[in-house]
Amino acid sequence: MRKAVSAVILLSGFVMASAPIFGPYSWIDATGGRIDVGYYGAPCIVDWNGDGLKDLVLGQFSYGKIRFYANSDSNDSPVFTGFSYIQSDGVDITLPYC
Ligand SMILES: [Ca+2]
Repeated sequence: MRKAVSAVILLSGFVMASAPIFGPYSWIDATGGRIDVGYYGAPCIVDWNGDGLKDLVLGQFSYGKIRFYANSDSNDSPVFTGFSYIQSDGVDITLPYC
């Protein structure tokens, strides 16, 4: 009986675990224009520069480069202006692409 109760509790916890809820998509703008990397963009929201604001790090298929858009406003209402490519030792980092 104890195992059955545990199983029910575990199962109900599994079912009650909140699944992500996604709203409609929206485009991300930077400097008044839509960010467009062509195709196969790989976005990541992270505080890249350590200022407490979540930035946009965006991998692009073209040349395998990685863009960095600094957030200049707030985490609730991020504003992205221009971007720079993430570098190592002064050279743009590139990832293999096909
Ligand atoms: Ca930041």
